[in-house]
Amino acid sequence: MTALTILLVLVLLLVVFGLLFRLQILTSIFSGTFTRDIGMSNSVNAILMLVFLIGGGAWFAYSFAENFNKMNPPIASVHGHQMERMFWTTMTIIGIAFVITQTLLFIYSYKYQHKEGRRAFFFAHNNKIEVIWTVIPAIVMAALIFAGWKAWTRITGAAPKSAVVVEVMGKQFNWLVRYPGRDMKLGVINYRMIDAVNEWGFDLSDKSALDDFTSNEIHVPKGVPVLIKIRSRDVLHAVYMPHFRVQMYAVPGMPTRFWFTPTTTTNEMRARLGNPKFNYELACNQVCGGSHFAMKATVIVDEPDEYQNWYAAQQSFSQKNPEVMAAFKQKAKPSVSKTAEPAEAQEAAPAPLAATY
Ligand SMILES: [Cu+2]
Repeated sequence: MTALTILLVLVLLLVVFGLLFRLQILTSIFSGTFTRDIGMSNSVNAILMLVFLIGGGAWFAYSFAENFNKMNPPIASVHGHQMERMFWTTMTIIGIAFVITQTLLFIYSYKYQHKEGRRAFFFAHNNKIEVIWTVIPAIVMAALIFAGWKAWTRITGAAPKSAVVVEVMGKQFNWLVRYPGRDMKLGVINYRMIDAVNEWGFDLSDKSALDDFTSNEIHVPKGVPVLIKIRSRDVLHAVYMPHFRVQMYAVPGMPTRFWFTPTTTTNEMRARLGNPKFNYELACNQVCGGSHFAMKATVIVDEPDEYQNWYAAQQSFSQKNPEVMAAFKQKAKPSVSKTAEPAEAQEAAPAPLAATY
């Protein structure tokens, strides 16, 4: 209580001093002895505004030119070209508006710095100007958004029936990849069945899961539509394939997808870039934890016949892991339905994931 009283007294004293100071200024104004000391700081600030405009502008232009190729890798998909056109149309229009408004902002700050005897023009309202700067941006933005919405619905619409299907599942911190086998159907997966061997949680009691195979790399054929089905096993990740201009969230419990048609094989791109070590990549671009930076997978675009050969050479998960298959067969027998195994499998289920789809 004493402390509070002392604090209150101090605050009141400060207020009294403030009022006394203000009173002194008012008296000097009325007695005609008041002079306002603007000093150097006003013109220094005005000049700094110009320095910031020119220096900042030059730095921006330099860093943009220097990093352009890093931000803008060559396009290797059909829809990539449409997206590129849309992106640059939007950037050009908003870039022009940005440069004009920011240049005027800083130049006017310099031009209209304080000058003795100059009074600001009182300008409260003008309907004509209000209408112009509301209607024109509204029309331009509506046109851009409409064009974007049309392109986006085309790009993210249903994949063609002929599309090759690949499913990826993001987890801390890598991508799991699986393909449907010869039946062209991805089998049921169940998060309760996930363990160190069965990372996908394949439910091998489902017939369509028997020929599904997993892969360390993503192979896709050139010139053929590819449908990427996307899942997450733990937190939010995102499938980002910059060369194909593909990005889509991987959301736990909510499968997403994206389809695209690759136009350039890995070998063609290596020749074009003069880099024999080049590989397309699928990177995670949502900060998803400690090793997020290392979360990526290699994507290989093959000629269609090479892809067919690779596809035919793959061994299904159930063939590669006979012990998992045997466990499922055993479970299927009613007499041994209460063995230790299913309980163990349940304990090992760490991740929230839609049970089936
Ligand atoms: Cu991630």
